[in-house]
Amino acid sequence: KSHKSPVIWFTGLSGSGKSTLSVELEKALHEKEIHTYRLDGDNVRQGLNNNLGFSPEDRVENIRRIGEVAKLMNDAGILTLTAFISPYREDRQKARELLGDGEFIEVYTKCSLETCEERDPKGLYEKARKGDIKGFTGIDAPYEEPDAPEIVVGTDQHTLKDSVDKIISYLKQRNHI
Ligand code: GGZ
Repeated sequence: KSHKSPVIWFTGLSGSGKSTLSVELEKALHEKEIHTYRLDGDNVRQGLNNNLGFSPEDRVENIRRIGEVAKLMNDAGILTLTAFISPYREDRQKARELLGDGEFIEVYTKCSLETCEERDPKGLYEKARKGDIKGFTGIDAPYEEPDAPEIVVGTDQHTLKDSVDKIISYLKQRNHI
């Protein structure tokens, strides 16, 4: 291996497949006996960040802390996966700079808002449309698409397996795994 274990940073709308894909990718990495850790809403927003909501300021702070934790994991030599909307380009850029060259792999789970809304696994889009949730990403809060992500996976156009394979190929090509 020529690189340290990187941070694989998923970004995309709610329902775009970040969590699903990161879980599947982690399984594939475990089969290769690669030690990983996954950061997501369940283990971060419930704990470390349980004082944060979804205002713009709180999202900035959410992503800042996640970047710092990912950095610690990265220092510990663990391949780290993060699955957060991370809607602001500037905040993802800061995480990228914190991690350093080649250590930050941005994966954009690209999916139309329409499809995300159709999926609506938690019924949150419906609530947002009704106005029961204010400031929902894609409805009345912004999502800033990445300009130059390392990987784009069109989750409404490819199977889960193809998306996992695409990321695994990238990691192999760059000698991360
Ligand atoms: C967006 C929200 C909101 C609002 C609650 N906007 O589909 P989910 O449920 O599981 O994913 C969403 C998750 C987003 O948390 P993140 O920490 O990834 O967001 S950010 O990176 O912007 O800080 C959704 C749920 O939390 N959720 N309210 N208003 N998503």
